[in-house]
Amino acid sequence: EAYRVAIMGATGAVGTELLELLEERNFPIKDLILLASPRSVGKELMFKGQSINVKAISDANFADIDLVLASAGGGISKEWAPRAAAAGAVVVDNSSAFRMDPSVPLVVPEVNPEAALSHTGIIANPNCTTILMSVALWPLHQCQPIRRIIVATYQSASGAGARAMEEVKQQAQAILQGKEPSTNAFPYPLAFNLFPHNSPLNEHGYCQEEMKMVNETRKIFGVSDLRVSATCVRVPVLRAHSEAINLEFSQPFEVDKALKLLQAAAGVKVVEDWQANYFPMPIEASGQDDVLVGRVRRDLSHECGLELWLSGDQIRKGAALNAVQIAELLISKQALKIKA
Ligand code: 2RA
Repeated sequence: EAYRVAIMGATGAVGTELLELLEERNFPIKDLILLASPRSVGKELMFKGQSINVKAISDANFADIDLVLASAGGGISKEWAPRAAAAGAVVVDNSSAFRMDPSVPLVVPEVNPEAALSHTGIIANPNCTTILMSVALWPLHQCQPIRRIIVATYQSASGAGARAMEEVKQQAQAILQGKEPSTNAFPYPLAFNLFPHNSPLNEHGYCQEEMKMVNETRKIFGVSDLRVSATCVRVPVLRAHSEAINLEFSQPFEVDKALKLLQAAAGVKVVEDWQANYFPMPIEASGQDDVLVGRVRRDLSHECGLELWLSGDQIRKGAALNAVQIAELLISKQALKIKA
């Protein structure tokens, strides 16, 4: 059983990671189609030692494609995901275009794998910050329902794309040379600086990125009134997000119990050495599949509170790996058909 797979947005940071993961995980592929914007057409990318030409999305024949992994932005997904699905392909979409559509499953395989099986052609990949938090919190929530989540994020430049990762490096060099740092991918200098996530603000003063964590977590956990408040911050880190999370339960949650659950949880690696003051760091989370979790401790301000810290690769588990795992899940459940 091998599939005809298309990557939409093949030359971006997430597209590049998708290509690597499909090879690394030996995903069953009989034909790989690489699709991108007109400016990337003609580029050649390597897959399993073969060079593959990047084509324009408009040139794709989705009737001959079984699976589309889309990471080319919301506008492209809005236009092409429904057309690909109508042609019979299954689309795993990394953009935010369909995440809150009630007919589209929003899936983290470690949390709500069953949701993927009710797809009608499109499955949405959650926002990176939501994926990383959901993987860490789900085992605790299953043990005792979380009453409230307060989260502060420390988000890497990669969330704004490959160009943003380059820009923060150039800004650092410029500053060290006493020059003015350029600001194109971000409105402000990120090197030696940080700023609240610059996505549009709503009438309550929360930005889109923060509301994604609220609304997507509710949908994935299946708790429509889950109390979540987020503060999302962009920090001068390359490709891994970190999150400081405060949890409130109805009853006290013992730290030892939480640690045991986290150590047994899929997609989680507990990293904490209190003697050495050593805990999850973005430079160590980068390139790893697992979400690193540590500094699990009682909340001294609330008898039913728990605090924890995590770092996770934004491009990998935060986007590309989660999408590939959804596709692998569909195959394992015989829910990804090969067209005749
Ligand atoms: C960000 N999560 O980090 C958003 C989009 N990838 O900006």
